[in-house]
Amino acid sequence: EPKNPLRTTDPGTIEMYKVAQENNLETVFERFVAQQPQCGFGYKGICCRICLAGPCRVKAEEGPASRGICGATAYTIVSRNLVRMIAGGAASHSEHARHVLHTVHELTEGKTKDYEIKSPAKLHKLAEKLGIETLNREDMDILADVAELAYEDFGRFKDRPAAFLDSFLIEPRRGKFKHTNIMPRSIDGTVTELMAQTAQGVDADPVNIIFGGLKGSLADLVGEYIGTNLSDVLFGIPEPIVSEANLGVIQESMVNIAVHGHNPVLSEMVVAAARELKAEAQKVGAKGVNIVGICCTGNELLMREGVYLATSSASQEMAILTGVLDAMVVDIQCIYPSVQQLADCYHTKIITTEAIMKIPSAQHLAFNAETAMEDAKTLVRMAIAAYKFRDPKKIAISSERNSLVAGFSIEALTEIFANVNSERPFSVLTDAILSGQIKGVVQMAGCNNLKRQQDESHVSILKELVKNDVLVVATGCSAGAFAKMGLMNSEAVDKYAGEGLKSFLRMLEKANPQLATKLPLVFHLGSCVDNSRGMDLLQAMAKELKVDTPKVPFAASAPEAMHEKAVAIGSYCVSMGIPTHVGTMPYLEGSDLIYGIATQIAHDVFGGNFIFEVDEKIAAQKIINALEYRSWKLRIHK
Ligand code: NFS
Ligand code: SF4
Repeated sequence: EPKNPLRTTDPGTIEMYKVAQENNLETVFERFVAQQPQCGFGYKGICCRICLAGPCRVKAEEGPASRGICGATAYTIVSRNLVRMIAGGAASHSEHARHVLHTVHELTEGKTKDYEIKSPAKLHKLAEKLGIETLNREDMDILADVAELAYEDFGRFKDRPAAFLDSFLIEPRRGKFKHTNIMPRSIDGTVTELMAQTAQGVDADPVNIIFGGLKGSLADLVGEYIGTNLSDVLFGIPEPIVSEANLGVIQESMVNIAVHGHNPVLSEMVVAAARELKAEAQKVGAKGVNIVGICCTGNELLMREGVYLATSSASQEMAILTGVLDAMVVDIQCIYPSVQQLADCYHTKIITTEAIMKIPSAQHLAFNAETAMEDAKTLVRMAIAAYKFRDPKKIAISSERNSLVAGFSIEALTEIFANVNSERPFSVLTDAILSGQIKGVVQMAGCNNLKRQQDESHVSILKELVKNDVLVVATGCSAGAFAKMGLMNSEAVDKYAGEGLKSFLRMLEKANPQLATKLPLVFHLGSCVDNSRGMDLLQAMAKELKVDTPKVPFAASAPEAMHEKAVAIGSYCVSMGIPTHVGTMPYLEGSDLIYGIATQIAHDVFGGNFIFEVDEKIAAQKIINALEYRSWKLRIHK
C-alpha cells in the first residue's frame, strides 16, 4: 500500500487532505487504494449478473466457458451492461428534469408562491420553439402548455417523437435519427424498453442492443433539454458573472452551508432563504450566511447567482474537514454516502431533502414546492443552530480560492457574437474557424474519477487545447476543475491561450464593452444537464455553415468520466455526430466488436465516434486532429 494515497492535483484539496491524514480520517483516497486491484472481469464488461443463474463470467476464448450459462457471448454481455448504464444515466437526468417540471406544474396550478417565471423571454422563446401559441396569452397559460408537453415527453407511447428533442434538432439530424430508428417518443418508455430489451433471454444482437442504447442516450438528452430550459424559465437565463472557486471560499466568520447535488429547485431556494436570515445568523455571532456550491447544483447557482463554487465531486468530503461547514444540504446524485461518516467527527449537519435520497443517520427534511421557502428557511436555521457547536480546535480552512467568470448560456454567447455581427452571430465563430484563427470548439465535460489523479486530465487537456487555439466550453466537474484552478478567468488567457485564440477573445471583448469583465480562457456552460446548451451551440454552428453536425469542427471530451450520466452524455454526443474523447475506459474491452462499434462503426452511421485515450497529450492531439480534419474539409468545399 502506498504511503500517500493522495490522488489529486487540486491545491485546495491537497491542503485539506493533510487534515484528514493528521486526524486519521478515512476519505475517498484511502478507499480507492483499498479497492485495488479492481475486478478484471467487471473492468472488461464480461461479468453478467442480470439473472439469478449468474454471476457468469466470460472465462475462455472458446468453448462453454466463453459464454454465460444461457449462452450469452461476450459481445452480448458487454453491450447489455453498457446500455444499462445509459438507461441509468437517462433515468438520473430525467428524474432531475421531472422534479423541475413538477415545480413548474405546481406554479401553474397556483400551488406554490415561492417560485415565479423569472424569465418570460425564455418562456416565449421556448414556447415558440415547441409550436405553442404565445400571442395575446398570459405567461402562466403558456407555461401550463409547455409543462403539459413536457409531461407527455415522459410518458407518450405513440404518434410523435419527444418534443423537447425534436424541436431542438436541425433537419439533417432529425432525419438521421428517424432513419436509424433511434428517435425516442418518451423518456420513461425508452428507459423501460431498454431494461426489457437487455433482460435475460431477450436481445442478443449487439448492434441492435447498441442502437437501443443510443435511443436511450437521446432520451437522456430529452431530459436535459427539459431540465435546462425549464430551469432558465424559473431562475433566469445565465449571463456572464464573476465569482470565486475552491475550498477557500468557506469562511470562518460566516455560517457556511454547502448545497450539494444537482437540482436548482432546492438550492435556489436555500440561497433566497439565506439572504433573508442574515440577521438570525448575526445573532449567533456570525457575519451572515455563506452559501457555497458543490458539484452541479453548485454550477447551477454559480451560473445564475454567482454563488461561490467550493469544490467538485472527488473532493466533496474536504469541505467538511474545514471544521466550519455548518451544514451540507443535499438533493440527488454524486453525493458520497461517506459525507455522513466524516460529519460524525465534526459539528456539520448533513441534511437530505428528497424522498429517493436518504443517508443513514443523516437528518432528513422533505423539501416541497408548496412550502419551499419555509423548508429552505428551516434548512438555513439548522445550519445557524449548528454554528455554535463548532470545535475551534478542528478549524483548518484552505487558503485556496480563485476568481472566475461563468454564465455562458447560448443566449449570452449569441449576444456576445451579435455585437460583432448582428445578422449572423454564429458566423463570428465559424468564420474564425474557416480563417484558421481558431481550430474549432471543444466541449469539456464530465466528472472526476480517481482512476486519474483528480483534475489532472481536465487541466492538462485544456492547456493543450487552448495553446493550440481551440475555443473550449465546459460543464460539470470539468468546469469545476478549471474554476478551482484559476483557469476560468482572463489572466489565464494571457498565460495559456495561443495567439489565435487570444486575438479572437480580445476581438469579442472589444465588441462587448457592456461586459463587466474580460472574457475567461474557457466558457462555463453550466451543469451536466446544461450539456444540452452545447448541443445548441453545435447546431447553431451547423446551421451557419449549412452542413450537418458531423462536418462541424466541434469535439467533446470527458477526461475523467465516472457516472452513468456521463456514459449517457457521451453516447448522445456520438449520435449527434461529435468525436467524443473519454479518458477513463468504459467497461467494454471484453469485446472487440463493441469497441469497434463505439470507435468506428458509429462514425459510419452517425458521423461521431468515441476516442478512448487515457494519455492526456495523445488525447489532446487526437481531438485537435479531428477538428483540423473537419475544418480542412470545410475549407476545400467552400
Ligand atoms: Ni455530472 Fe454533476 Fe460531477 Fe459527474 Fe457528478 S456532479 S451531473 S455526474 S461527478 S460531472
Ligand atoms: Fe448468466 Fe445469461 Fe443469466 Fe447473464 S443472463 S447471469 S449470462 S445465465
